[in-house]
Amino acid sequence: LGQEYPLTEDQISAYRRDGFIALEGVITGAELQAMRDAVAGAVEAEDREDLRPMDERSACEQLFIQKVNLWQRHEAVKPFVMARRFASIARRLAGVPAVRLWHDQGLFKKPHNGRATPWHQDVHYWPHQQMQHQLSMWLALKDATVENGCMSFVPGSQKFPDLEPIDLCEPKDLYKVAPQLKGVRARTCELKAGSCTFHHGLCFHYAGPNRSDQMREAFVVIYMPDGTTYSKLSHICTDGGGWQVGQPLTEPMFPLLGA
Ligand SMILES: O=C(O)CCC(=O)C(=O)O
Repeated sequence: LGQEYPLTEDQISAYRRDGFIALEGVITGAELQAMRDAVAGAVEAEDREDLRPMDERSACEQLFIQKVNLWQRHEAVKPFVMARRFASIARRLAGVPAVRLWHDQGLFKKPHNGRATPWHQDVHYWPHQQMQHQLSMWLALKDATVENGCMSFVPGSQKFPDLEPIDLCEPKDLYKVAPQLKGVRARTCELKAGSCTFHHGLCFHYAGPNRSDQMREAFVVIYMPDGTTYSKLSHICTDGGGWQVGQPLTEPMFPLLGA
């Protein structure tokens, strides 16, 4: 995980043009197995403690099992979140001098969960004063397919920063929010386990329902440029932390990732 993943100039340009890119085999073999076991073990252990049946969970909680900042509670997950290899991809794609961890999340969609994750842009949910260079790695711990709910993206949609935010719990029609995207064909990214997509925080994305018999297992690590400052929006990762508006988000919650 200390080794760099090679990125070509073409891949970097494609990311900057489209707002997303799929990368094959960013983690493989025994490392992939260890990462999958660490994350799945952590997500399943935390989910077991939640005894509420599906219909007593909120609309958002019914989309997927979402476990945020596993690195803080599970030593076995931490090396994968801190990994230089992943952070270095994020830094080079974003084209910034240094990146920090914003947060990680296990996003597991249960078998036969008929709910799609609605089209949305991420940065509107985050208490950041800057929104131009955040990006997420969405890594398939098991193969991600159309059948089990892989991701799709609208190329070029990261160029629209001023659209109305879409609440995941109360989805809106993408084309009502962003009529300028009508006619732009979305791209669906099936991924082999150990492959990932990186998407810009403003790139519209969606994930389908899980119609398979197996859990859809994805792990997301979200990066922000060093120097990103707090905007006062309420968010689980900053609430109660005593952050002041304009203050840079830094250690210990948002470590600089040597990359
Ligand atoms: O995995 C999903 O269902 C949605 C993921 C997503 O929206 C994200 O990683 O930003």
